[in-house]
Amino acid sequence: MSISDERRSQGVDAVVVGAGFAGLYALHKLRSQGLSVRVFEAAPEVGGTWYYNRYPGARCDVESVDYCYSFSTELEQEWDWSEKYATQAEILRYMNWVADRLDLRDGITFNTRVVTAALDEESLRWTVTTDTGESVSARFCVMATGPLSAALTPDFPGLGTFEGEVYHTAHWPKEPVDFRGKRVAVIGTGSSGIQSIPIIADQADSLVVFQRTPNYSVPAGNRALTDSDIAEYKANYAERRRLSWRSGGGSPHIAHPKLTMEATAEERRAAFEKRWELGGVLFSKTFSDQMTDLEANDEARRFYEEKVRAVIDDPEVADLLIPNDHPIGTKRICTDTNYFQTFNRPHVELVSVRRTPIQSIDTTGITTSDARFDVDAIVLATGFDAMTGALAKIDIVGREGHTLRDDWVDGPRTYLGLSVDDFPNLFLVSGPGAPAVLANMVLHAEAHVNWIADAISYLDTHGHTAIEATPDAVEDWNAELSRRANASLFTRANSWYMGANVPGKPRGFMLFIGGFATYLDICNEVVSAGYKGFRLLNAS
Ligand code: N01
Repeated sequence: MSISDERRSQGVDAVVVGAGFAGLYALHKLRSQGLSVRVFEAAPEVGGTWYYNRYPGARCDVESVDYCYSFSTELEQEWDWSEKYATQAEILRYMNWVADRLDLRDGITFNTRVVTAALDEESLRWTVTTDTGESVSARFCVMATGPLSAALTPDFPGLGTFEGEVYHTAHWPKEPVDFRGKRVAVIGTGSSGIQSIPIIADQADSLVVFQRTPNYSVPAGNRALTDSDIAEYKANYAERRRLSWRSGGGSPHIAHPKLTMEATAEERRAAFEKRWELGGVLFSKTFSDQMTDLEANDEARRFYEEKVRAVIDDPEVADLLIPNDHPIGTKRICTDTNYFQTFNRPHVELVSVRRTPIQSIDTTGITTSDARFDVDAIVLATGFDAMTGALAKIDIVGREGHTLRDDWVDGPRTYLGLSVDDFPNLFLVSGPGAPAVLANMVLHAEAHVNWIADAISYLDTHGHTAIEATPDAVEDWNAELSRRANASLFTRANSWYMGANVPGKPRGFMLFIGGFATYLDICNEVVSAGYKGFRLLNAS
Protein backbone atom coordinates (compact mmCIF):
# COMPACT_ATOMS: atom_id res chain seq x y z
CA MET A 1 0.00 0.00 0.00
CA SER A 2 1.43 3.39 -0.84
CA ILE A 3 0.84 6.70 0.81
CA SER A 4 -2.05 8.77 -0.56
CA ASP A 5 -1.43 11.42 -3.20
CA GLU A 6 -3.06 13.94 -0.93
CA ARG A 7 -0.49 13.37 1.80
CA ARG A 8 2.35 13.42 -0.71
CA SER A 9 1.49 16.95 -1.81
CA GLN A 10 1.08 18.22 1.75
CA GLY A 11 4.61 17.53 2.82
CA VAL A 12 5.55 15.72 5.97
CA ASP A 13 7.15 16.29 9.31
CA ALA A 14 10.13 14.10 8.51
CA VAL A 15 11.80 12.46 5.55
CA VAL A 16 13.99 9.49 6.38
CA VAL A 17 16.52 8.36 3.80
CA GLY A 18 17.12 4.62 3.89
CA ALA A 19 15.15 1.61 5.15
CA GLY A 20 17.88 -0.32 6.90
CA PHE A 21 17.98 -0.89 10.64
CA ALA A 22 18.19 2.87 11.33
CA GLY A 23 15.52 3.95 8.85
CA LEU A 24 12.99 1.34 9.95
CA TYR A 25 13.36 2.31 13.57
CA ALA A 26 13.22 6.03 12.72
CA LEU A 27 9.93 5.47 10.90
CA HIS A 28 8.49 3.53 13.82
CA LYS A 29 9.74 5.90 16.51
CA LEU A 30 8.78 9.19 14.84
CA ARG A 31 5.38 7.83 13.85
CA SER A 32 4.75 6.76 17.42
CA GLN A 33 5.35 10.38 18.42
CA GLY A 34 2.58 11.41 16.05
CA LEU A 35 4.79 12.72 13.24
CA SER A 36 4.08 12.14 9.57
CA VAL A 37 7.07 10.38 8.00
CA ARG A 38 8.14 9.37 4.50
CA VAL A 39 10.99 6.92 4.05
CA PHE A 40 12.74 6.67 0.69
CA GLU A 41 14.70 3.55 -0.12
CA ALA A 42 16.68 2.94 -3.30
CA ALA A 43 16.31 -0.85 -3.07
CA PRO A 44 13.07 -2.70 -3.80
CA GLU A 45 12.92 -4.02 -0.23
CA VAL A 46 13.87 -3.13 3.32
CA GLY A 47 17.29 -4.09 4.67
CA GLY A 48 19.74 -1.40 3.64
CA THR A 49 23.23 -2.83 3.42
CA TRP A 50 21.82 -6.23 4.41
CA TYR A 51 19.68 -6.20 1.28
CA TYR A 52 22.66 -5.79 -1.02
CA ASN A 53 25.44 -7.73 0.75
CA ARG A 54 24.16 -11.20 -0.06
CA TYR A 55 27.52 -12.64 -1.13
CA PRO A 56 28.32 -16.26 -0.27
CA GLY A 57 29.04 -16.57 3.44
CA ALA A 58 27.72 -13.11 4.39
CA ARG A 59 27.06 -13.00 8.11
CA CYS A 60 27.18 -10.45 10.84
CA ASP A 61 30.21 -10.48 13.13
CA VAL A 62 28.12 -9.36 16.12
CA GLU A 63 26.16 -12.14 17.81
CA SER A 64 22.61 -12.39 16.47
CA VAL A 65 21.00 -12.04 19.90
CA ASP A 66 22.73 -8.66 20.26
CA TYR A 67 22.44 -7.50 16.66
CA CYS A 68 18.69 -6.89 16.73
CA TYR A 69 16.31 -4.29 18.09
CA SER A 70 16.23 -3.79 21.84
CA PHE A 71 13.41 -1.24 22.04
CA SER A 72 10.62 -3.82 22.12
CA THR A 73 10.45 -6.78 24.48
CA GLU A 74 7.85 -8.30 22.15
CA LEU A 75 10.27 -8.26 19.23
CA GLU A 76 12.99 -9.75 21.42
CA GLN A 77 10.75 -12.52 22.71
CA GLU A 78 8.93 -13.37 19.48
CA TRP A 79 11.94 -13.86 17.20
CA ASP A 80 14.17 -16.95 17.45
CA TRP A 81 17.71 -16.66 16.09
CA SER A 82 18.97 -19.92 14.65
CA GLU A 83 22.74 -19.38 14.85
CA LYS A 84 25.25 -17.55 17.00
CA TYR A 85 26.14 -15.36 14.01
CA ALA A 86 23.17 -14.82 11.72
CA THR A 87 23.47 -15.15 7.97
CA GLN A 88 22.57 -12.19 5.78
CA ALA A 89 19.43 -14.11 4.73
CA GLU A 90 18.28 -14.53 8.33
CA ILE A 91 18.96 -10.88 9.17
CA LEU A 92 16.97 -9.84 6.11
CA ARG A 93 14.11 -12.14 7.15
CA TYR A 94 14.18 -10.52 10.59
CA MET A 95 14.04 -7.01 9.13
CA ASN A 96 11.14 -7.93 6.88
CA TRP A 97 9.36 -9.50 9.85
CA VAL A 98 9.87 -6.32 11.89
CA ALA A 99 8.58 -4.19 9.00
CA ASP A 100 5.39 -6.29 8.92
CA ARG A 101 5.05 -6.64 12.67
CA LEU A 102 5.21 -2.85 13.13
CA ASP A 103 3.21 -2.02 9.97
CA LEU A 104 6.00 0.00 8.48
CA ARG A 105 5.73 -0.77 4.78
CA ASP A 106 3.11 1.86 3.94
CA GLY A 107 5.54 4.56 5.07
CA ILE A 108 8.31 3.47 2.71
CA THR A 109 8.68 4.36 -0.95
CA PHE A 110 10.92 1.71 -2.52
CA ASN A 111 12.97 1.80 -5.72
CA THR A 112 13.46 5.51 -5.12
CA ARG A 113 16.75 7.25 -4.52
CA VAL A 114 16.94 10.65 -2.86
CA VAL A 115 19.04 12.94 -5.05
CA THR A 116 18.78 16.33 -3.35
CA ALA A 117 17.83 17.81 0.00
CA ALA A 118 17.78 21.60 0.06
CA LEU A 119 17.11 23.96 2.95
CA ASP A 120 14.80 26.95 2.74
CA GLU A 121 16.44 29.35 5.17
CA GLU A 122 13.27 31.30 5.86
CA SER A 123 10.90 28.47 6.66
CA LEU A 124 13.73 26.22 7.86
CA ARG A 125 12.12 23.41 5.90
CA TRP A 126 13.82 20.92 3.60
CA THR A 127 12.80 20.07 0.07
CA VAL A 128 13.75 16.52 -0.80
CA THR A 129 13.73 15.33 -4.39
CA THR A 130 14.07 11.82 -5.76
CA ASP A 131 15.19 10.13 -8.96
CA THR A 132 11.56 9.30 -9.70
CA GLY A 133 10.69 12.99 -9.84
CA GLU A 134 9.03 13.36 -6.44
CA SER A 135 9.55 16.47 -4.39
CA VAL A 136 8.60 16.47 -0.72
CA SER A 137 8.75 19.26 1.81
CA ALA A 138 9.81 18.19 5.30
CA ARG A 139 10.69 19.89 8.52
CA PHE A 140 13.25 17.24 9.45
CA CYS A 141 15.62 15.17 7.35
CA VAL A 142 16.96 12.00 8.91
CA MET A 143 19.84 10.55 6.94
CA ALA A 144 19.72 6.84 7.73
CA THR A 145 21.98 6.19 4.77
CA GLY A 146 24.42 3.81 6.48
CA PRO A 147 28.16 4.08 6.99
CA LEU A 148 28.90 1.01 4.86
CA SER A 149 26.51 1.32 1.95
CA ALA A 150 28.41 3.02 -0.88
CA ALA A 151 30.29 0.19 -2.58
CA LEU A 152 33.82 0.93 -3.78
CA THR A 153 34.98 -0.35 -7.14
CA PRO A 154 38.63 0.49 -7.77
CA ASP A 155 39.53 1.82 -11.16
CA PHE A 156 41.38 -1.27 -12.47
CA PRO A 157 42.41 -0.50 -16.04
CA GLY A 158 40.29 -2.56 -18.41
CA LEU A 159 37.81 -3.91 -15.84
CA GLY A 160 34.94 -2.79 -18.09
CA THR A 161 36.26 -4.91 -20.98
CA PHE A 162 36.19 -8.20 -19.05
CA GLU A 163 33.79 -10.56 -20.82
CA GLY A 164 33.27 -12.97 -17.93
CA GLU A 165 31.11 -12.42 -14.87
CA VAL A 166 31.89 -9.53 -12.50
CA TYR A 167 30.39 -9.31 -9.01
CA HIS A 168 30.81 -6.88 -6.15
CA THR A 169 30.20 -8.36 -2.71
CA ALA A 170 28.20 -5.27 -1.73
CA HIS A 171 25.93 -5.56 -4.79
CA TRP A 172 25.48 -9.30 -5.02
CA PRO A 173 22.67 -10.44 -7.34
CA LYS A 174 19.50 -11.87 -5.87
CA GLU A 175 19.64 -14.87 -8.17
CA PRO A 176 22.01 -17.61 -6.99
CA VAL A 177 25.52 -17.44 -8.46
CA ASP A 178 27.03 -20.79 -9.35
CA PHE A 179 30.82 -20.94 -9.54
CA ARG A 180 30.97 -24.68 -10.23
CA GLY A 181 33.33 -25.50 -13.10
CA LYS A 182 34.67 -21.95 -13.16
CA ARG A 183 38.01 -20.22 -12.64
CA VAL A 184 37.35 -17.43 -10.19
CA ALA A 185 39.36 -14.42 -8.99
CA VAL A 186 38.58 -12.61 -5.73
CA ILE A 187 40.12 -9.17 -5.25
CA GLY A 188 40.14 -7.94 -1.66
CA THR A 189 40.65 -9.62 1.70
CA GLY A 190 38.55 -7.58 4.14
CA SER A 191 35.59 -9.05 6.04
CA SER A 192 33.60 -9.64 2.84
CA GLY A 193 36.46 -11.38 1.03
CA ILE A 194 37.43 -13.43 4.05
CA GLN A 195 33.86 -14.67 4.53
CA SER A 196 33.24 -15.47 0.86
CA ILE A 197 36.61 -16.98 -0.15
CA PRO A 198 36.20 -20.37 1.63
CA ILE A 199 32.74 -20.85 0.12
CA ILE A 200 33.73 -19.77 -3.37
CA ALA A 201 36.70 -22.15 -3.06
CA ASP A 202 34.29 -24.99 -2.30
CA GLN A 203 32.51 -24.38 -5.61
CA ALA A 204 35.10 -23.14 -8.06
CA ASP A 205 37.47 -25.22 -10.21
CA SER A 206 40.22 -22.80 -9.30
CA LEU A 207 40.42 -19.68 -7.18
CA VAL A 208 43.03 -16.96 -7.17
CA VAL A 209 42.89 -14.43 -4.34
CA PHE A 210 44.43 -11.01 -4.88
CA GLN A 211 45.45 -9.60 -1.53
CA ARG A 212 46.73 -6.07 -0.99
CA THR A 213 46.90 -5.90 2.80
CA PRO A 214 46.75 -9.06 4.89
CA ASN A 215 44.08 -8.86 7.55
CA TYR A 216 43.68 -10.19 11.04
CA SER A 217 40.90 -12.75 11.15
CA VAL A 218 39.69 -14.77 14.12
CA PRO A 219 37.61 -17.94 13.77
CA ALA A 220 33.95 -17.13 14.33
CA GLY A 221 33.16 -20.20 16.40
CA ASN A 222 29.73 -20.08 14.83
CA ARG A 223 27.20 -22.70 15.87
CA ALA A 224 23.49 -23.44 15.79
CA LEU A 225 21.57 -22.13 18.80
CA THR A 226 19.72 -24.87 20.64
CA ASP A 227 16.28 -24.53 22.19
CA SER A 228 17.92 -24.16 25.58
CA ASP A 229 20.28 -21.42 24.26
CA ILE A 230 17.24 -19.54 22.98
CA ALA A 231 15.31 -20.00 26.23
CA GLU A 232 18.33 -18.81 28.19
CA TYR A 233 19.02 -15.69 26.19
CA LYS A 234 15.35 -14.75 26.21
CA ALA A 235 15.15 -15.20 29.96
CA ASN A 236 18.22 -13.00 30.42
CA TYR A 237 17.63 -10.42 27.70
CA ALA A 238 17.10 -7.49 30.06
CA GLU A 239 20.45 -8.01 31.77
CA ARG A 240 22.21 -8.67 28.44
CA ARG A 241 20.90 -5.38 27.08
CA ARG A 242 21.73 -3.51 30.28
CA LEU A 243 25.34 -4.63 29.92
CA SER A 244 25.34 -3.77 26.22
CA TRP A 245 24.11 -0.23 26.77
CA ARG A 246 26.87 0.35 29.34
CA SER A 247 29.60 -1.32 27.26
CA GLY A 248 32.35 -0.02 25.02
CA GLY A 249 30.93 -1.60 21.87
CA GLY A 250 27.23 -2.23 22.34
CA SER A 251 27.43 -5.91 23.19
CA PRO A 252 27.75 -7.55 26.59
CA HIS A 253 31.50 -8.06 26.55
CA ILE A 254 33.57 -7.58 29.66
CA ALA A 255 37.33 -7.22 29.26
CA HIS A 256 39.78 -9.02 31.56
CA PRO A 257 39.96 -7.10 34.85
CA LYS A 258 43.74 -6.55 34.60
CA LEU A 259 45.75 -4.62 32.06
CA THR A 260 47.66 -6.87 29.67
CA MET A 261 51.09 -6.50 31.22
CA GLU A 262 49.74 -6.55 34.77
CA ALA A 263 48.52 -10.08 34.17
CA THR A 264 51.00 -12.93 34.55
CA ALA A 265 52.08 -14.71 31.36
CA GLU A 266 49.79 -17.62 32.30
CA GLU A 267 46.82 -15.33 32.97
CA ARG A 268 47.41 -13.55 29.67
CA ARG A 269 47.57 -16.74 27.71
CA ALA A 270 44.48 -18.13 29.41
CA ALA A 271 42.56 -14.92 28.68
CA PHE A 272 43.57 -14.87 25.00
CA GLU A 273 42.82 -18.57 24.71
CA LYS A 274 39.36 -18.14 26.24
CA ARG A 275 38.53 -15.21 23.99
CA TRP A 276 39.87 -17.08 20.96
CA GLU A 277 37.63 -20.04 21.76
CA LEU A 278 34.61 -17.72 22.11
CA GLY A 279 35.54 -16.49 18.63
CA GLY A 280 35.23 -13.34 16.63
CA VAL A 281 36.03 -9.68 16.57
CA LEU A 282 36.03 -9.14 20.35
CA PHE A 283 39.48 -10.74 20.49
CA SER A 284 40.76 -7.16 20.13
CA LYS A 285 39.10 -6.32 23.45
CA THR A 286 40.41 -9.25 25.51
CA PHE A 287 42.25 -6.70 27.63
CA SER A 288 41.06 -3.12 27.89
CA ASP A 289 44.43 -1.61 26.91
CA GLN A 290 45.01 -3.55 23.70
CA MET A 291 44.14 -0.60 21.48
CA THR A 292 46.15 1.99 23.39
CA ASP A 293 49.35 0.23 24.49
CA LEU A 294 51.63 -1.15 21.79
CA GLU A 295 53.29 -3.62 24.13
CA ALA A 296 49.88 -4.97 25.10
CA ASN A 297 48.84 -5.10 21.48
CA ASP A 298 52.02 -7.00 20.59
CA GLU A 299 51.16 -9.67 23.12
CA ALA A 300 47.79 -10.17 21.43
CA ARG A 301 49.40 -10.07 18.00
CA ARG A 302 51.97 -12.74 18.92
CA PHE A 303 49.26 -15.04 20.26
CA TYR A 304 47.30 -14.45 17.08
CA GLU A 305 50.25 -15.22 14.84
CA GLU A 306 50.95 -18.50 16.62
CA LYS A 307 47.32 -19.59 16.15
CA VAL A 308 47.19 -18.69 12.49
CA ARG A 309 50.57 -20.14 11.56
CA ALA A 310 49.47 -23.43 13.08
CA VAL A 311 46.72 -23.89 10.47
CA ILE A 312 48.59 -22.84 7.32
CA ASP A 313 50.67 -25.58 5.68
CA ASP A 314 53.10 -23.46 3.64
CA PRO A 315 55.22 -21.07 5.76
CA GLU A 316 55.69 -18.72 2.80
CA VAL A 317 51.93 -18.47 2.34
CA ALA A 318 51.63 -17.87 6.08
CA ASP A 319 54.17 -15.03 5.82
CA LEU A 320 51.95 -13.42 3.20
CA LEU A 321 48.72 -13.91 5.16
CA ILE A 322 49.90 -12.59 8.52
CA PRO A 323 49.80 -8.80 8.83
CA ASN A 324 52.99 -7.04 9.82
CA ASP A 325 52.15 -3.44 8.99
CA HIS A 326 49.50 -2.54 11.56
CA PRO A 327 48.68 -3.42 15.17
CA ILE A 328 45.96 -6.02 15.66
CA GLY A 329 42.49 -4.46 15.86
CA THR A 330 43.39 -1.15 14.23
CA LYS A 331 41.46 -2.36 11.20
CA ARG A 332 38.28 -4.20 12.05
CA ILE A 333 39.23 -7.77 12.87
CA CYS A 334 37.53 -10.16 10.48
CA THR A 335 35.56 -13.18 11.60
CA ASP A 336 35.93 -16.32 9.53
CA THR A 337 35.21 -19.98 9.10
CA ASN A 338 38.19 -21.85 7.63
CA TYR A 339 39.65 -18.82 5.86
CA PHE A 340 43.33 -19.60 6.37
CA GLN A 341 42.81 -23.33 5.83
CA THR A 342 41.42 -22.51 2.37
CA PHE A 343 44.93 -21.58 1.24
CA ASN A 344 46.08 -25.17 1.94
CA ARG A 345 43.84 -26.38 -0.86
CA PRO A 346 45.61 -27.22 -4.14
CA HIS A 347 43.25 -25.24 -6.37
CA VAL A 348 43.57 -22.01 -4.35
CA GLU A 349 46.36 -19.51 -5.02
CA LEU A 350 47.28 -16.34 -3.13
CA VAL A 351 48.74 -13.38 -5.01
CA SER A 352 50.13 -10.40 -3.13
CA VAL A 353 49.33 -7.32 -5.18
CA ARG A 354 51.72 -5.42 -2.94
CA ARG A 355 54.53 -7.47 -4.45
CA THR A 356 53.06 -7.86 -7.91
CA PRO A 357 50.40 -5.20 -8.56
CA ILE A 358 47.43 -5.74 -10.86
CA GLN A 359 48.38 -3.95 -14.06
CA SER A 360 45.32 -4.54 -16.17
CA ILE A 361 42.21 -6.55 -16.77
CA ASP A 362 41.21 -7.54 -20.28
CA THR A 363 38.50 -9.62 -21.92
CA THR A 364 39.65 -12.90 -20.38
CA GLY A 365 41.61 -12.20 -17.25
CA ILE A 366 43.94 -10.30 -14.99
CA THR A 367 47.56 -9.38 -15.58
CA THR A 368 49.88 -8.55 -12.70
CA SER A 369 53.43 -7.27 -12.94
CA ASP A 370 54.73 -10.84 -13.24
CA ALA A 371 51.90 -13.18 -14.20
CA ARG A 372 48.71 -13.71 -16.14
CA PHE A 373 45.50 -15.22 -14.75
CA ASP A 374 42.75 -16.31 -17.13
CA VAL A 375 39.47 -16.41 -15.22
CA ASP A 376 35.75 -16.84 -15.86
CA ALA A 377 34.55 -14.63 -12.99
CA ILE A 378 35.91 -11.75 -10.93
CA VAL A 379 34.59 -11.02 -7.45
CA LEU A 380 35.35 -7.54 -6.18
CA ALA A 381 35.45 -7.69 -2.39
CA THR A 382 36.86 -4.19 -2.38
CA GLY A 383 34.75 -2.56 0.32
CA PHE A 384 33.09 0.78 0.68
CA ASP A 385 33.55 4.51 0.57
CA ALA A 386 32.75 4.29 4.27
CA MET A 387 31.08 6.82 6.55
CA THR A 388 30.75 9.63 4.00
CA GLY A 389 30.19 7.87 0.66
CA ALA A 390 26.42 7.50 0.79
CA LEU A 391 25.90 11.08 2.01
CA ALA A 392 28.21 12.45 -0.68
CA LYS A 393 25.99 10.94 -3.38
CA ILE A 394 23.14 13.26 -2.35
CA ASP A 395 23.20 16.99 -3.05
CA ILE A 396 22.57 18.21 0.50
CA VAL A 397 22.34 21.99 0.38
CA GLY A 398 22.27 23.95 3.61
CA ARG A 399 22.65 27.63 4.46
CA GLU A 400 23.85 30.03 1.76
CA GLY A 401 23.95 27.22 -0.79
CA HIS A 402 26.67 25.30 1.05
CA THR A 403 26.70 21.63 0.17
CA LEU A 404 27.63 19.03 2.73
CA ARG A 405 29.94 17.49 0.14
CA ASP A 406 31.90 20.73 -0.24
CA ASP A 407 31.92 21.44 3.48
CA TRP A 408 33.50 18.03 4.01
CA VAL A 409 36.09 18.31 1.27
CA ASP A 410 38.87 18.17 3.88
CA GLY A 411 37.10 15.46 5.86
CA PRO A 412 33.78 15.15 7.67
CA ARG A 413 32.97 17.59 10.50
CA THR A 414 30.01 16.94 12.74
CA TYR A 415 28.78 17.54 16.25
CA LEU A 416 28.38 14.17 17.98
CA GLY A 417 28.11 12.47 14.57
CA LEU A 418 24.49 13.63 14.61
CA SER A 419 24.42 17.16 13.31
CA VAL A 420 26.33 19.68 11.21
CA ASP A 421 26.47 23.49 11.41
CA ASP A 422 24.66 25.19 8.52
CA PHE A 423 22.31 22.20 8.20
CA PRO A 424 19.52 22.82 10.76
CA ASN A 425 17.09 19.94 11.34
CA LEU A 426 19.23 17.61 9.26
CA PHE A 427 20.19 14.62 11.39
CA LEU A 428 22.75 11.97 10.61
CA VAL A 429 22.23 8.48 12.01
CA SER A 430 25.55 6.82 12.83
CA GLY A 431 27.38 9.57 11.01
CA PRO A 432 31.10 10.30 11.09
CA GLY A 433 32.08 11.51 14.53
CA ALA A 434 29.95 8.95 16.37
CA PRO A 435 31.23 5.53 17.51
CA ALA A 436 29.08 4.13 14.65
CA VAL A 437 30.76 1.02 13.23
CA LEU A 438 32.88 0.61 16.35
CA ALA A 439 29.68 -0.31 18.17
CA ASN A 440 26.78 -2.68 17.61
CA MET A 441 25.09 -0.80 14.79
CA VAL A 442 21.54 -1.75 15.77
CA LEU A 443 21.78 -0.33 19.28
CA HIS A 444 23.73 2.61 17.92
CA ALA A 445 20.94 3.37 15.45
CA GLU A 446 18.37 3.12 18.24
CA ALA A 447 20.38 5.49 20.41
CA HIS A 448 20.65 8.06 17.63
CA VAL A 449 17.02 7.83 16.61
CA ASN A 450 15.94 8.16 20.25
CA TRP A 451 18.13 11.23 20.63
CA ILE A 452 16.68 12.75 17.45
CA ALA A 453 13.10 11.95 18.48
CA ASP A 454 13.67 13.54 21.90
CA ALA A 455 15.18 16.63 20.28
CA ILE A 456 12.12 16.97 18.06
CA SER A 457 9.84 16.68 21.10
CA TYR A 458 11.89 19.30 22.88
CA LEU A 459 11.60 21.70 19.95
CA ASP A 460 7.84 21.22 19.85
CA THR A 461 7.37 21.54 23.58
CA HIS A 462 9.40 24.74 23.68
CA GLY A 463 7.96 26.27 20.54
CA HIS A 464 11.12 26.15 18.41
CA THR A 465 11.26 25.35 14.72
CA ALA A 466 14.74 23.93 14.38
CA ILE A 467 17.95 22.79 16.03
CA GLU A 468 21.39 23.44 14.56
CA ALA A 469 24.90 22.64 15.78
CA THR A 470 27.10 25.68 16.33
CA PRO A 471 30.40 25.94 14.43
CA ASP A 472 32.28 26.00 17.76
CA ALA A 473 30.64 22.78 18.91
CA VAL A 474 31.57 21.12 15.62
CA GLU A 475 35.19 22.33 15.88
CA ASP A 476 35.49 21.20 19.48
CA TRP A 477 33.97 17.81 18.75
CA ASN A 478 36.33 17.22 15.83
CA ALA A 479 39.28 18.18 18.03
CA GLU A 480 38.04 15.76 20.68
CA LEU A 481 37.80 12.96 18.11
CA SER A 482 41.38 13.58 16.96
CA ARG A 483 42.69 13.86 20.50
CA ARG A 484 41.19 10.51 21.40
CA ALA A 485 42.23 8.82 18.14
CA ASN A 486 45.81 10.08 18.42
CA ALA A 487 46.07 8.64 21.93
CA SER A 488 45.20 5.20 20.51
CA LEU A 489 46.86 2.84 18.06
CA PHE A 490 44.02 3.22 15.53
CA THR A 491 45.76 5.86 13.46
CA ARG A 492 48.60 3.43 12.69
CA ALA A 493 46.59 1.53 10.10
CA ASN A 494 45.61 2.47 6.57
CA SER A 495 42.03 1.60 7.32
CA TRP A 496 38.67 2.66 5.96
CA TYR A 497 38.16 4.22 9.42
CA MET A 498 40.85 6.66 8.25
CA GLY A 499 39.49 7.06 4.73
CA ALA A 500 42.72 5.43 3.53
CA ASN A 501 41.05 2.91 1.20
CA VAL A 502 39.60 5.51 -1.18
CA PRO A 503 42.10 7.22 -3.49
CA GLY A 504 42.06 10.98 -2.87
CA LYS A 505 39.88 10.82 0.26
CA PRO A 506 41.20 13.06 3.06
CA ARG A 507 42.99 11.13 5.82
CA GLY A 508 41.58 11.41 9.31
CA PHE A 509 40.07 9.10 11.88
CA MET A 510 36.31 9.41 11.36
CA LEU A 511 34.95 7.79 14.52
CA PHE A 512 34.61 8.45 18.24
CA ILE A 513 36.76 5.81 19.93
CA GLY A 514 35.91 6.65 23.53
CA GLY A 515 33.38 3.81 23.74
CA PHE A 516 29.65 3.46 23.26
CA ALA A 517 28.56 4.09 26.87
CA THR A 518 30.88 7.09 27.26
CA TYR A 519 29.53 8.53 24.04
CA LEU A 520 25.92 8.04 25.16
CA ASP A 521 26.76 9.80 28.43
CA ILE A 522 28.12 12.75 26.45
CA CYS A 523 24.97 12.90 24.30
CA ASN A 524 22.82 12.84 27.44
CA GLU A 525 24.90 15.58 29.08
CA VAL A 526 24.40 17.75 26.00
CA VAL A 527 20.63 17.36 26.41
CA SER A 528 20.68 17.92 30.17
CA ALA A 529 22.56 21.15 29.61
CA GLY A 530 19.73 22.44 27.39
CA TYR A 531 21.19 21.15 24.10
CA LYS A 532 24.65 22.51 24.74
CA GLY A 533 26.44 23.27 21.48
CA PHE A 534 23.19 23.69 19.55
CA ARG A 535 21.18 26.75 18.58
CA LEU A 536 17.42 26.47 18.89
CA LEU A 537 15.81 28.45 16.10
CA ASN A 538 12.47 29.88 15.11
CA ALA A 539 11.44 30.31 11.49
CA SER A 540 11.15 33.91 10.37
O1 N01 B 1 35.76 -4.03 2.83
P1 N01 B 1 37.25 -3.71 3.34
P2 N01 B 1 34.81 -5.22 3.29
N1 N01 B 1 43.53 -3.23 -5.23
O2 N01 B 1 37.49 -2.28 2.99
C1 N01 B 1 41.06 -4.38 -0.95
C2 N01 B 1 31.83 -4.57 7.56
N2 N01 B 1 31.54 -5.94 7.21
O3 N01 B 1 33.59 -5.16 2.44
O4 N01 B 1 43.23 -3.39 2.93
C3 N01 B 1 43.59 -4.31 -4.45
O5 N01 B 1 37.47 -4.14 4.71
C4 N01 B 1 41.44 -3.84 0.39
O6 N01 B 1 42.84 -3.76 0.51
P3 N01 B 1 43.49 -2.74 1.61
C5 N01 B 1 33.03 -4.56 8.50
O7 N01 B 1 32.93 -3.45 9.36
C6 N01 B 1 31.18 -6.75 8.21
O8 N01 B 1 35.51 -6.50 3.32
O9 N01 B 1 42.75 -1.44 1.45
N3 N01 B 1 42.87 -4.49 -3.35
C7 N01 B 1 40.77 -4.86 1.30
O10 N01 B 1 41.52 -6.04 1.36
C8 N01 B 1 34.16 -4.40 7.51
O11 N01 B 1 35.34 -3.89 8.07
C9 N01 B 1 30.96 -8.05 7.94
O12 N01 B 1 44.90 -2.67 1.23
C10 N01 B 1 42.02 -3.51 -3.02
C11 N01 B 1 39.48 -5.14 0.54
O13 N01 B 1 39.69 -4.77 -0.81
C12 N01 B 1 33.53 -3.46 6.50
O14 N01 B 1 32.20 -3.89 6.39
C13 N01 B 1 31.09 -8.57 6.67
C14 N01 B 1 41.89 -2.34 -3.78
C15 N01 B 1 38.34 -4.31 1.08
O15 N01 B 1 38.13 -4.63 2.42
C16 N01 B 1 34.16 -3.49 5.14
O16 N01 B 1 34.42 -4.83 4.76
C17 N01 B 1 31.46 -7.72 5.66
C18 N01 B 1 42.70 -2.22 -4.93
N4 N01 B 1 42.66 -1.13 -5.70
C19 N01 B 1 31.68 -6.40 5.94
N5 N01 B 1 40.97 -1.54 -3.21
C20 N01 B 1 30.61 -8.89 9.06
O17 N01 B 1 29.82 -8.51 9.90
C21 N01 B 1 40.55 -2.20 -2.11
N6 N01 B 1 41.17 -3.38 -2.00
C22 N01 B 1 31.32 -10.16 9.22
